[in-house]
Amino acid sequence: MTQEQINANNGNYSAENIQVLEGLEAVRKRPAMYIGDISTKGLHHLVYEVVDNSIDEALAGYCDHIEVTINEDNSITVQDNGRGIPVDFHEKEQKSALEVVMTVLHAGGKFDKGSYKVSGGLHGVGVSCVNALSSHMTTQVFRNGKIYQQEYEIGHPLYPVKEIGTANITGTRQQFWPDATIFTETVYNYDVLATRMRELAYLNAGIKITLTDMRVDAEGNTRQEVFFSEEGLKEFVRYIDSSRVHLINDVIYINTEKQGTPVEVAILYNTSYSENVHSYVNNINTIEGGTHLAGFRRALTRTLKKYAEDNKMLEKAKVEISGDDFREGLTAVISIKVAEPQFEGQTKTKLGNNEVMGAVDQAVGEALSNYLEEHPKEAKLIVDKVILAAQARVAARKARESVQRKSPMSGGGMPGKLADCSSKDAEECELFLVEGDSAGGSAKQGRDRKFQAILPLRGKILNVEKVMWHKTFESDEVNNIIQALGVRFGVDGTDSKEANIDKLRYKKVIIMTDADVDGSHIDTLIMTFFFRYVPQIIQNGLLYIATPPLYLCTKGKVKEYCWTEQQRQRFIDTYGGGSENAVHTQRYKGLGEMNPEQLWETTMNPENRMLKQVCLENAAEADYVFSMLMGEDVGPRRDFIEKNATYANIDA
Ligand code: 0RA
Repeated sequence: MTQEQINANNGNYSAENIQVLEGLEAVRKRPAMYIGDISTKGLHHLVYEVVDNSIDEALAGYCDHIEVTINEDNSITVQDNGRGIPVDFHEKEQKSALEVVMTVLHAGGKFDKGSYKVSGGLHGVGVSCVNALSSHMTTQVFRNGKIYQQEYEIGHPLYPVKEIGTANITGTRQQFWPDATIFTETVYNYDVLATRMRELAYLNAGIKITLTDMRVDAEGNTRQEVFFSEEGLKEFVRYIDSSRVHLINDVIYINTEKQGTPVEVAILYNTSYSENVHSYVNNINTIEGGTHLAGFRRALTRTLKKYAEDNKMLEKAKVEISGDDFREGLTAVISIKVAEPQFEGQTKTKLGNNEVMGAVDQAVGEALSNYLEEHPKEAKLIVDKVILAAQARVAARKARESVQRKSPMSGGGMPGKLADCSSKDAEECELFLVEGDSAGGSAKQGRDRKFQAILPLRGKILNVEKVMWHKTFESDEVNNIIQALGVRFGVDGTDSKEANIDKLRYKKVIIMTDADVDGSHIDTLIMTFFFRYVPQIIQNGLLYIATPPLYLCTKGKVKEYCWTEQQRQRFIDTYGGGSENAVHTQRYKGLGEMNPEQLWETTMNPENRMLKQVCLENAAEADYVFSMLMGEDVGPRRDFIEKNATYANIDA
């Protein structure tokens, strides 16, 4: 807001108003501080922010349907059937309550009557931030038999709230157009929104969320899905584990309130070897865990141990059972609601509230011991699996120790195949995991040896999804990766499965494979390894995929690398007058076809290369997808591939 604009309003703006506008200016000046970032992630967070307000209204008991629409022009409409944002006029502020909600930072809780605000996006910034970051926003409130409306541009109201008609429904309808001068990406991804809406539906049983995509696809179709869960987390764990084989048929389910904290937990045991516990606070995925997760683990360990001891089931096992053993093959979701959550940790996704630990511990302990007492057959299956896990863990330690003893890598040495970089400053160092020895050779010659290290991998690495924990440490290729990275397991003297990355030697890990089906498979195998064994590397944004070009187009002296068919077409149009035959196209089938200089120029040089960062937007969905793609059950995998097969290039 400039002085001129204030003057143009004939001094009608009080000091308070100006402060308000400054608040929204701050959002536009540093959008990343409010919504995380200004790329596709931030773009989607705008939707979550608006939906969260409707979820709050639903949790307060006044709304059971939320409709989210991606419009043809990539604007978003969110409509709920709640009470409608209040529109009463505030004499003091000379404006409607609705306008305050839409234009004042953190105004969301102002009208709360007793009920605490439990939802709220990761950044919990409120709808006014969305407004500030939208070139246009239209709000309609259906209330008192009337329709009220106000519109805004980059957060500034275009007119006072006005009545525009009558209504026989109640609710709130928000439509916004993300500001293209703020966001680097303005095209919405249906699947990203669908994943979050599905998650929200599971986390909030009884709320129907309809997602509609009005943009027509190549076949002229629009899309719509309805997400609704009657049984909440009970159904969520079944969904996550739908490709895994259940060890017991029941979902152990807890939905209660302890010491004023609503606690909902669902537990499922499968025959896999990984632990998949997803925790949420106020619908936010706490990927760094915290006190609620600690309470859950404590209760699980104590209760199972006591049951096994009381029933004399551990005597014949002859191994010491550790906490990890109780969680092998466990899939669980914990969702709690906390009035004043304290989020800590690197990504502010670790719950710090101490009072929560006891509440979750007590709720889980009681329910689990009841279940075990009432289901001796299932209890025995679980305890037997725990004992097996303990035995495997001891075997894993022995395998690790023997590898460290007999291999030349001991004493901090590095794998023989690693061409290390000269810098020892991890901040600037990059490790390329390269498919095949021949591409590895080119990469070694083409790289900048100061900060780029090369580790060639022999073809397909082990599919860790299918083997027991300790088998992974018997794989040479995997051990090479672990050693090169400086990642350590079991450093605290226990056999903890948690990787320690304190001594990580590179701050970028770059997977470089051929741009073909086998290359993608290798990418997936390596990502699976990181996701299951060293998820911190993904969570911290350190894992990348290199993208070699698909073509080199040449016309006389003009040369251009192309990454897409469209780029190639553009080259043909520009330099070949639209005639395919007038230009020369070299199609790269693999990294090996590029000489070291070309590989450097196109794929490794930080100046020109394009890296895809592997990110973990939704851990529960990633769990589901990895177990489906890499696990035993073929059926769902085929469905998934058929649905996502548009990426396959037939002529390859
Ligand atoms: C505060 C009070 C009341 C409703 C809301 C907020 C409300 C906010 C949003 C945001 C999106 N949808 C919403 N629905 C409702 C109601 C107060 C009353 O009627 O007494």
